[in-house]
Amino acid sequence: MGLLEGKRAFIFGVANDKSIAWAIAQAFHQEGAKLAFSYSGESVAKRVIPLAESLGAELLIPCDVRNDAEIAQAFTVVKESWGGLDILIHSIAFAPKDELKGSFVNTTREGFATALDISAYSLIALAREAAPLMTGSDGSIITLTYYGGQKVFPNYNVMGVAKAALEMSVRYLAAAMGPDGIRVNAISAGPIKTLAAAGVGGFNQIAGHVAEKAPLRRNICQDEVAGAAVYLASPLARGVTGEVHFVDSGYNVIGL
Ligand code: NAD
Ligand code: IMJ
Repeated sequence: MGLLEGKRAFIFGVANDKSIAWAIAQAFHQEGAKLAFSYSGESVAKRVIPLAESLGAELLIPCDVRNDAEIAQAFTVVKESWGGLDILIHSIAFAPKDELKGSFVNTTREGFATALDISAYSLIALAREAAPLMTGSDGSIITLTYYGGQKVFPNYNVMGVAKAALEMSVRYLAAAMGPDGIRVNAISAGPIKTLAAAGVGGFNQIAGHVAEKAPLRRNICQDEVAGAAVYLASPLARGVTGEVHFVDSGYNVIGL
């Protein structure tokens, strides 16, 4: 009997087989969950369709989180197919690439709005649509964040501000949704080489620094994030909400 036997999970943020959301999907499948995936854009669709099929996913739904109508439609499909939902995974971030280099002082109004919209507001929009479907006693919403939302890292720039907003949204959503039996938590992952980390200036240096200085003296991998997601989605974490749970080899506890 898996930890998530019969639970219905809607997963946002699989782009390819390196995505953190993909590792979460595989772990959920192993624990007995039923899966629905969303994808954004045709190039992503080509990569996500075979992955979703390989896990026997029941639903594959297009959804750009900038678009309220697409979000509403995605949850309508889930409602019509499953009649309800137990788990929502939000594993989405985006800022225009020019914002992720150079001085933070040069952050543009447009770049700020885009980063905050896609990377932080989208959690609120998805949670609002998920809520009426989470009528059981233990709904679980999980998002992915990074330590750059709490401390300054080179080039992370406006994404750091977006992650700070995302982490505070987790706390406000936890307070707002707790009375309805819905838990909301974030996993703060250490640096992992995914599409979202590819071509990011200084990524290798930061990953090298973690491997040298973190208590575990190594970087983490997608599977380790997925393990924490299984725990947070399962009844083992039924008393846990509003948390930012680090899966980062302990890097965040080190001062000097
Ligand atoms: P990824 O590129 O595989 O995932 C990012 C996802 O965001 C993609 O699936 C992409 O399609 C989706 N996305 C972007 N804009 C979207 C939009 N408008 N509508 C819908 N989806 C959209 O990379 P990842 O590393 O797996 O990132 C997933 C999450 O993990 C992000 O929130 C990221 O900030 C976070 N995170 C990543 C790391 C890391 O080092 N890779 C560390 C900590 C946290
Ligand atoms: C991203 C930028 C700068 C430094 C970074 C990162 N470090 C890490 C990341 C040190 C670990 C990856 N990360 C945690 C993210 O949240 C990435 C978000 C992201 C990445 C891109 C790249 C391509 C693009 N826009 C993006 N928007 C958000 O055009």
